[in-house]
Amino acid sequence: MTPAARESKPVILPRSTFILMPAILRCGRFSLDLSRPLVMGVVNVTPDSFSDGGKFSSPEAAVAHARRLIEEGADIVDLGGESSRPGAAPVPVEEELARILPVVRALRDERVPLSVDTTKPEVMRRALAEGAAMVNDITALGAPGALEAVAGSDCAVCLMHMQGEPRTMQARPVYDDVVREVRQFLSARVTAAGHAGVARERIVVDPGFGFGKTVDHNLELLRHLREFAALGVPVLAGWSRKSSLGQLTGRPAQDRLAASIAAALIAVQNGASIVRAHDVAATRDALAVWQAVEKRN
Ligand code: 9MG
Repeated sequence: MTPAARESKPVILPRSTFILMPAILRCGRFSLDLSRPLVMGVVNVTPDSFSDGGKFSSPEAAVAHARRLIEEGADIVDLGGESSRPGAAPVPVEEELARILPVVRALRDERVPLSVDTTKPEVMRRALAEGAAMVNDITALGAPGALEAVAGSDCAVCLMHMQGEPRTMQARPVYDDVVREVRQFLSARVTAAGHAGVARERIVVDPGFGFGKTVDHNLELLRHLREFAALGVPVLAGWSRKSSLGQLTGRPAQDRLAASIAAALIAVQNGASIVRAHDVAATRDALAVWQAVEKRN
């Protein structure tokens, strides 16, 4: 069998399959215990995000919102200074730094790690120097210099798949086999990160729901999420308030809580270790019920 044919064979894993995966995620000064699913709370320090319409674009509002999410039980807080919604325009590096750094400085001594959602090596370096503990990159550290920006630190990294770029990604996403192609991409990025010196215990992968994917692509990835866990690093899933949920329910972004929770639970059931969520308290409650059932199994 050729290597290509071997790679394209479906990986079928029963729920009980033992996957050799780190039980902790090293994340700066934190070691996150992955024996229960974690919630990454979203804080958009942007004037134009799809999900909260720029409510937290001032540093003060962003800090207050992050503290509220920590009170609600967020295990990680993800700070974004550049919107990645479909059609979003790029933000210059100085503008992104001006949005993010005051918030990182204000929150760096909180009891949970700060993640910075950025694609820019300069923002990664500056945020890590100010106390961020994780880099969440929707381009999987694909920018020149991004791997080097994180390699010398002890931060965690989230490597996400996206087809295209935010400005155009939803125009016409096409795959022959979405699960195989996304898995191959993430596998290659895990290898590249390893070669750059990022230890496996620092790496998370994410199929990038909604990033250059139709509803059907997103559902197919969700059904097969366990195959991503087979890469041997934790999987992060972000469905919260996304437009696929709007297409499935007919509801606007602010009314997608029930759909977001349903998707988060399915993701965890299918092997996700971390879910990215706007509604942290409700997501934690749903996961507490899931976990209570799991423990008795
Ligand atoms: C920044 N951002 C928006 N959606 C996301 C998702 O699904 N995953 C990750 N890692 N980041 C996201």
